[in-house]
This record gives sequence, structure tokens and C-alpha cells, in this order.
Amino acid sequence: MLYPVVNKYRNKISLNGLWKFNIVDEDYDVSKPIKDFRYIGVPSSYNDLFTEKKIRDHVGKVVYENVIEFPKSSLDNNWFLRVGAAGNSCSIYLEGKLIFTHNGGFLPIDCPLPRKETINRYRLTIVLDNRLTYETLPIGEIVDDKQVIHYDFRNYTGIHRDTFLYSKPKKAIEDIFIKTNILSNGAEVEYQVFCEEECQIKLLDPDDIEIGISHGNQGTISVNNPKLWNIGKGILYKLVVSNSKDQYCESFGIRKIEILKDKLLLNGKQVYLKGFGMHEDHEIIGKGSFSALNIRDFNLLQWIGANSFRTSHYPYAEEMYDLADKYGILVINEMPAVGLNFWSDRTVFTEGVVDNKTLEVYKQQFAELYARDKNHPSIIMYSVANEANTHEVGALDFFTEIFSYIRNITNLPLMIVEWVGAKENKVAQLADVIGLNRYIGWYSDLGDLDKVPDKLKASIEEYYKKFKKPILLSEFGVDTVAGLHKLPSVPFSEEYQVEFILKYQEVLKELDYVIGEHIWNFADFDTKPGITRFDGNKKGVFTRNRQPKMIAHVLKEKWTR
Ligand code: GCB
Repeated sequence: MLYPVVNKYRNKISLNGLWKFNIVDEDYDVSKPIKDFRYIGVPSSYNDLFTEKKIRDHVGKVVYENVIEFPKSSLDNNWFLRVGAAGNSCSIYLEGKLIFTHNGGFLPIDCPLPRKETINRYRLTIVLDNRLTYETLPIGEIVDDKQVIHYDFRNYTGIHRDTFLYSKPKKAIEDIFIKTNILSNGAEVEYQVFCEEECQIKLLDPDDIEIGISHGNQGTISVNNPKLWNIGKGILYKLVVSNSKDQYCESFGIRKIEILKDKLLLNGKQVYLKGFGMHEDHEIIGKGSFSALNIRDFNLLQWIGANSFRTSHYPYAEEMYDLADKYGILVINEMPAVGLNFWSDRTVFTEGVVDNKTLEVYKQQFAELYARDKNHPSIIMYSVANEANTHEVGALDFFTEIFSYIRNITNLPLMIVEWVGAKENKVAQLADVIGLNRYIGWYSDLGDLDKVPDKLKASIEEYYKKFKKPILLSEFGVDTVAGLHKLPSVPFSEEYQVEFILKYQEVLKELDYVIGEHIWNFADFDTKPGITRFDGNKKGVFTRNRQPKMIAHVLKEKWTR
């Protein structure tokens, strides 16, 4: 899947801006133009834009309507609607006729538009359904018409990412796969182009100077003295693929990722991950993605000296990976496999709950994720799930199937993020890296940080002894109210957050199979209401508005030393 671009052969027209919107019933009649509506901004979640609870908390369908018009010269090309992401599932109608459906709120919708020669203007309707079930990711349950979710972020809904009409030629360059190999005397770029026509391939160096050329849709181009993509060095090469009817320019980086003897290596050198689990979450726009806000996040990552983040708990907007490529930040790309845990005795991995149907949904979404993200040098690993009930017998079959499916598609290391103890865990042997989420001093032993060293060490060591895999401490953190200071510290104070994180870091320092620390969370974020959530989750190192808490200065000092 290639991102829409504008060039001599291709066009794109933004559909961001105002749309007509409303919450609707099951039997909403799409055949007629929307009558009863209010205006909404795209991209954005709709939940926090209006003043009524009935909209904010709506469970079910909503409708977005707009009128699209094609440019005069458009008949030579095929046209598509691209929605970066809209959740959770969507149905797309042109003049009231269903033309496309999509399941999954975090990956692109790429819908061919069957236009007629004589008609230039069309009514475009997008019906979204925010219900989460066992056949969606994340999974959820509808109980008494209410949405029940077993994970810790808002089920924000809306057209969340950039939305375009775009065109490509009739025999277009459909896709480009790029793989790089670092050799003792240089590097090589292996490429495969999906196109009915034969293409010419030009390789441009980071200064846009042509350094190689090749013909044919599959091949290899050598690079002398390659400049390697690295942390803080977002060095990008380009492949310009062209033929008489089309052209596409795809960026990539030359770098090598390995897991070797419990270490994470980037270009042959050991890397210790410093960073965060993040969320796409902001006031008012919810999960809407905006360049300016994304840039702020990257500037904060750079300022604090982070070298990496996990896209907890779902794939982020394309631009986040583009920025990571450019800033030289490592990304662990997480599937939206969260909620696979009812926090009770109920079994998750069983027929009728998370079963083969869920598995198919998972595979489909991984295929879409890979199709979208395969060429980003910043992506160093895929995280297959967060805090699933991996102690259940059924989890082993489920994840065996998933790991083997993913391994057929990508060579990148795979991580699973765990909450269960090593002894009970039936799945972690499948992974290359084990992510552990630990909250000693918060969800257990609240306020008693003296308990951290022994308990944390024991729980990490237990994993290593049993599975012999490198470990990333993928979550640790405490809710912290910005501005609340206490001496001596108490939970929720900024002092407690500092002491907690320093305590954890002391332990990690001793364990040389730990490949990194990802603090939970980069910034405060909104959650479903709960008595442990005061206006959302406050474990951010930054506030929801992206200003530093005290811990941010401490981390900056340590991470940039
Ligand atoms: C976790 C989850 C994360 C939560 C976090 C918390 O283990 O993976 O989604 O937000 O704990 O703060 O409770």
C-alpha cells in the first residue's frame, strides 16, 4: 500500500475540514441526503466536540456526509478514497450505494471509487460503528447496550486521520517493497515493484543525488559507502520508480536490526531503549492526528533524550512513523491486540470469545499493518499483543498461529507484552523479546518503594530464567498530578513519580539482558471513567498538554548524559 502523493501522474485532494455529522440508529437510511445534522471537523474524534453526553457516550453508528467533486481531467485515472483511520468499523456509500466496508479503527481505509463518465459530483457517506466485540481489535463486549472495554484508554471514535480523494493511473505502480543488506564492502538495496508495466528504478542518496539505476520490477542495487540510518540520524535514501505511465518515490533507510545473545543490535552495535509507551490522545480532538501536535511530541522525545517508543496499543498515524524515520527514533509497532483479558476468572481464549474468528481479524489487520509500514527504517520490532491472558491454555494455540503467520511476513523481531508472571506464562517462548509491564509500588505495595528492588528483580529474573529471552521493561509508572508536591513524597505527587522511576532504573541497571526501559506513559491520557482514574490516566511524564512534570527534567538529565 502506497501513501497518496501528487506528481505528474497522480493527484490527491484533501477532504479534511467540515463534514455533516450525526449519531444514527441501526436502520439509518443512507439512500437520502442527511437532513438532521451538525457540522463536524475531520480529522478528529467526535466524542469531545459537542456538549451532550448522548453524543460523547454514544454506542453504535454515526454518519459523516460530504459532497465530492472530481477535477475535469480525472477520467484517465482510477480514483480512491483514503481515510488514514476511522473507527471502529466503517461502511462507505456513494450516492447511497454501499461500495466498501472495513473493520479496524487504526489502519487505512483504501476504497476504490466507481465513478461514472457523465457524473462529476457525488454524495459520499461514511457510516462508522464504534462497537467493539470479539471480532474487532481491540476486543470489547456489548452488555445491556453499553460498551464494556477491558483496557485503559478511551474508545474514541471518528474519522481520526487525514482523508483524501486520490488518483493513480490505470496501470499504476501498486506497491514497492524495499529491503536493505549491509555488507562488508557497502550495502545493497533489494526491491520489488508491483506493477503490470516494466519499471525503471533510480536510487537517490540522502542529498537526492542519483547513485544507482536498475531496470525490471525486481532487483538489487549496490551502494558504496552507505550512510546508515541510526538513532538521531534519520538518514534517508529514495527509490524513484517510474515507467511511461506512472512514478512513485519511496523513502527508506539502510540499517540492520538483530537480537543477538540477549542484546538488541542496531547496525551491529548494542542499543539500550530509552523511551515510552505513548498514546494518540489530546484534549478535544481525542485520537485525531495533527502534524503540529505530532511535531511537538517528537520535539519532546528529542529534548528528553528518548531514543524509542512503543505505539501502545495500536498502530499510529503514518506521519508518526515518517517523523520517526526523519528524527532517527526507534519504534516498536504494536497491533491493536489489547483487551484480551477480562481481569477476572472468565476465560478469554475459548470458542465463542476470542477464537478463530478473532484470529482471522487479527491476521487481516496484521497484513494491513505490514502493507502500510513495511519500508519504515524506524520500525525495529512488532509487538503482537499487550497484556493478554497468556496463562490460559487456549492462548498458546492462538498465539502459536499468530507468531507463525507474522513470521511468514516479516523478519523483524517480535515482542509480546506481558502482565502475567513467568511461571504461569504459556506463550512467551514464541517471542524474540519479552515486554514486561510492572507496577510494584503502585498497583501493589502502594507507597512502599522499598519493596521495589527485590520484587521487581525477582519478577524479571524469573522470566529470564524460564524463557532465556531479552526483556524490555515495557511499562512502569505511577499516576502523578502535575503540580502536586509533597515532602516526604506520597502517591500522586511529583516527588513519588521521580522516586519510583529512579528505583526501577537502579534495578534495571543490574540486569544485562534487559534491553531497555519504556516508561508508562509519555503523556497523561483519557480513559473510561473509573475510581482509579481522576480525569484519565495521569502516569504521563508530560501532561496531556505536553508540558513537563518534574520527572521529565530528571529523565532528561539521565538520558542525555
Ligand atoms: C497497563 C496497561 C496500560 C494501562 C496501564 C495503567 O498495564 O498496559 O494500558 O494504561 O497499565 O496505567 O494501568
